[in-house]
Amino acid sequence: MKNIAFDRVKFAFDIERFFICMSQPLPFDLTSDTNPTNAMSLHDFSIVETTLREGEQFCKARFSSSDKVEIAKALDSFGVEYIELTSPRVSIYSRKDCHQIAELGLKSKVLTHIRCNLEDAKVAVDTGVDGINIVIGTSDLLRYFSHGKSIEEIIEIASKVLGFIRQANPRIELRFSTEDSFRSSLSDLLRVYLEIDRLGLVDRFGIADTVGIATPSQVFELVKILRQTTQKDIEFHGHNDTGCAIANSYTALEAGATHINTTVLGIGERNGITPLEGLVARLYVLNPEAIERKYALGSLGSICKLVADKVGVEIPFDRCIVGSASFSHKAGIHTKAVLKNSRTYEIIAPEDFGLERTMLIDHPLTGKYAISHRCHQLGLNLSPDKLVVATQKIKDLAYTRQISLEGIDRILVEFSQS
Ligand code: HCA
Ligand code: CU
Repeated sequence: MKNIAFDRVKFAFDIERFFICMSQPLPFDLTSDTNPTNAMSLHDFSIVETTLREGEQFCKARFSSSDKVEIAKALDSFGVEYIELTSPRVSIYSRKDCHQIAELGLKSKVLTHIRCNLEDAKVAVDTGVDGINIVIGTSDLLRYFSHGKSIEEIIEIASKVLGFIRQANPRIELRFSTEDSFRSSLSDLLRVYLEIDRLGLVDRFGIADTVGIATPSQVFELVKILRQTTQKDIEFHGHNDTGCAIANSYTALEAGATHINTTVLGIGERNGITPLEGLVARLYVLNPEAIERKYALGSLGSICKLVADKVGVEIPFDRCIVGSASFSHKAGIHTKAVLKNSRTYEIIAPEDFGLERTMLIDHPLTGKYAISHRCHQLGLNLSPDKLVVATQKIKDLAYTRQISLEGIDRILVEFSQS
């Protein structure tokens, strides 16, 4: 089993050998170290939101039809470009859901996701969706233990399935993806992508880090190769088993990917994929205005709450933007600076997401600036000396026991009256 792209020399050798075998000139210069970054990708990308497909594979998820409609509408108003739905081949219910959501007239394009076989394709083209995402495993493990097909057979069946769909609906958007791309051999992958590309049937290729094994540099390398090999759009789907999903999605864009898969709160198989809120955070810091123009940022929190409620989990405290701790400032050194200029310790402005920052003062790390700020909020005027003493009293108390904000307020009122 080969793992792609780690040894750069071997990687270069593999790919050169691959193109020689295919009797094709290399479409790019292997010796050049120029950054292929498609700067456009970081501004002009699309989110393929798959809470209603990958997210349905989360251990705690069980969405009713009305849940799905509610989530689809929320994602549509947020502004995601695509909404991916569970295969209509899974059950009569998922089939009905595809029809129903495709008919809602959403601004987001509606996709369904199928295995690479004619039976799935026949049902999918009938659902009225705008596009079909097709996937087939290319790693040795998945070829032996999942569908049992050789690379030749994969190319053959993919050609049939894609040809069938294209003929049935020439305008449908078609994406072809290799499952477990990062445990597939590079030459197998390129062979599959190139052969499919030649057919001229797909709009987009997908790369899937199905088991969350890839590192950002591996993702960069593979996307870069595909970017230089094909003119087609490139979609990246990254699992989060080792916590690299957001970084991997970001580097995919840096390397020229055009579409990124997300789910709300990252829900999916095992511990899920790139979270919507995490990708938004990552891209917002590059260019807040561009992201604000693209998405209704004020509803990100409510979408996360909606999905968390539907699957019966709390929003984890450390989630980018929407976690309860995301905008809380505690140590005196932080609160002092944030009160003067929030940008000192915040790269994301909570108000852009309809959220508020919190200045925590009920703890022994607090400082007189934060306490003075609380006095202002309460309309109290403490002299500088009193402020120092009051702050010390609060620190001492908080060190020995849990104190409440109300308790602190009482102390401050007492000091102001003494
Ligand atoms: C899965 C399939 C998939 C598909 C991704 C894609 C993956 O294993 O459930 O279509 O690009 O992670 O490979 O979600
Ligand atoms: Cu997946």
